[in-house]
Amino acid sequence: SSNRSIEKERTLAIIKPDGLFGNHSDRIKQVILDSHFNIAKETVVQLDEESAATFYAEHSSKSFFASLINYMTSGPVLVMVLEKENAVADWRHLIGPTDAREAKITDPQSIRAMCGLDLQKNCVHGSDSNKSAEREIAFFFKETSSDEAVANHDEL
Ligand code: RTP
Ligand code: MG
Repeated sequence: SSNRSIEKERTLAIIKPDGLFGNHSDRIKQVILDSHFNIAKETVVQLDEESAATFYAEHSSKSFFASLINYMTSGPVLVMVLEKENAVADWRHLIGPTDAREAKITDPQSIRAMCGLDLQKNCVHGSDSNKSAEREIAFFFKETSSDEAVANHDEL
């Protein structure tokens, strides 16, 4: 049908190490599906320092960078490509503010309020723009029909 030609917007979501350790994945995925996202691709990877630093390169000059890399490499992460209309903004809205402690006060229904701990351990990532989404999706997934994760991460 003609609907097939309408490309849904895509964003990259990550359930961070504290999210996986805390067994929040199933609950988060339920929120994702209840919010009418399609999970187009999904992989579990263990980031190494180099790949985490590349992924968060925009923060390389920040005081929290080393700590962020340590956190993001502390265990496996679940990476998903989410699809729907307005996916980037809608996913950012659903996850809530960066600081999970703030989220618990200002946005208690948000994923970070439900599953996050603080400013760093905030459980989930969401692309901040269409341009970031494109880069981040290409970072984790080859553009092939087999949806293989790229070779610089260890797929689990
Ligand atoms: P994300 O990129 O992970 O979706 O988070 P975000 O856009 O809400 O926040 P961003 O500013 O991009 O920060 C990236 C991640 O770095 C950690 N962070 N630590 N001052 C701090 O200690 C600090 N600020 C940020 C968080 O894990 C944040 O999600
Ligand atoms: Mg960000």
